Amino acid sequence: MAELHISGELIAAENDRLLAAHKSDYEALGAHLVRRNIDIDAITNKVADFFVAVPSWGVGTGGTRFARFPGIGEPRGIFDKLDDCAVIQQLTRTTPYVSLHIPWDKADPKHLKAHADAHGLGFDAMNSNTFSDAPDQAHSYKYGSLSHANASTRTQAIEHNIECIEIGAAIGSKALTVWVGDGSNFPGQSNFAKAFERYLGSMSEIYKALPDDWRIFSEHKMYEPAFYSTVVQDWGTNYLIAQTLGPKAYCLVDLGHHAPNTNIEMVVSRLIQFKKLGGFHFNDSKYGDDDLDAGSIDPYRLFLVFNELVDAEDRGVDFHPAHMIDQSHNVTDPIESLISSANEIRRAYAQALLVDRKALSAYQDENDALMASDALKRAYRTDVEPILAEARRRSAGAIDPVATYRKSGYRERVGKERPASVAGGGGII
Ligand SMILES: [Mn+2]
Repeated sequence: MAELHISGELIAAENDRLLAAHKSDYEALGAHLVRRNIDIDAITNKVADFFVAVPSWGVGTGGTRFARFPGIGEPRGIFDKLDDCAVIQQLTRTTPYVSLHIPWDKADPKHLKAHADAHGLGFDAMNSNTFSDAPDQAHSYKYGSLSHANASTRTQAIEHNIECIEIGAAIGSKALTVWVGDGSNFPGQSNFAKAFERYLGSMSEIYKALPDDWRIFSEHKMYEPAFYSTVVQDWGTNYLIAQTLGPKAYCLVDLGHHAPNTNIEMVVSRLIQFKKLGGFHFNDSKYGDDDLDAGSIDPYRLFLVFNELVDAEDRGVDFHPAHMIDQSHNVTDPIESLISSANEIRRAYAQALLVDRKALSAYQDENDALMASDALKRAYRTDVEPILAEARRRSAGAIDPVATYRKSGYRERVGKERPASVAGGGGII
């Protein structure tokens, strides 16, 4: 085991300092939940078993379309990124998996695996990139990739995705996420049907290369970089893709990829019902694909998404969505944002676990709209912070992870080792 970057003694000392107040809060919440016939420890155990993957690209400072302002001690490459991801996991015990992006994170799979193993990390879904051109590639993706009119460009994009599967297979990943920027900026620029047919043809070639125990996730996005139409526009199109490709194909829901005010929790419910929910890219947004921190703008929406997941879990639906974060951090320390987002995602899950589903179901059957809504609100209003802190503490994480992180001086330390860079991948998909 390589030396971890935050000392275990520091976490223990910080936890000791906060322990008495934390215990008291946890007991008070436990007593409150007993009156609602809820066993707090059962909830804490479930929360402690809930994990979300962090994106390798999330630990660098993202940019806007206008500029990128590099932060202190930004990761210089994938091994630095894994170090930063390990810090997030060590403090939160919520993020044991990293989602890689190829070609940005390309390295010898043996080294990737060894570095991750040494830090107690594993790998979640691989992400391909056919929305920008790599320096040495033969065909440009300016006018599309998997749906490109030119067969050689499509073949190049297919081969890139297959390479992502091969790297993933060597490091223990079990899924490939495909997002394409393909689309058009002008009416008439592209033939909708022909482009979608070409996309499906390319995706079925990638599908054929999937190992038996792998899944492929297609990610829809309404606009950007194409502003008139995108080939994988919405969840309906996404469902058609998953349905056409076969049983290993699922839909990925990125919370920021819908029209404003779309009822995302209902999209989630539909995909669960028809067994095609593959997973999430968690983030939050005010206007579009803002890639803001999960739960920072509309925590109630995040809760409502989790309400659907817990409802399905309760009904015994057999589904295993991949939980991943996809954010771009422009004004915060990315490690702090990812710590906070992982906590917000667990918070939404914990709140959803507190819904009195028997009562809710009865209110629904009685058409008691007010009480049904209140059943959700009651769970949402519950301050579950002591449950989240206890789940972290029991797994050797930090009661207050951001404060402990700041006290560790990690950022200042890596700032001395890693020179500032203006290049590097910005926010994505
Ligand atoms: Mn995404």
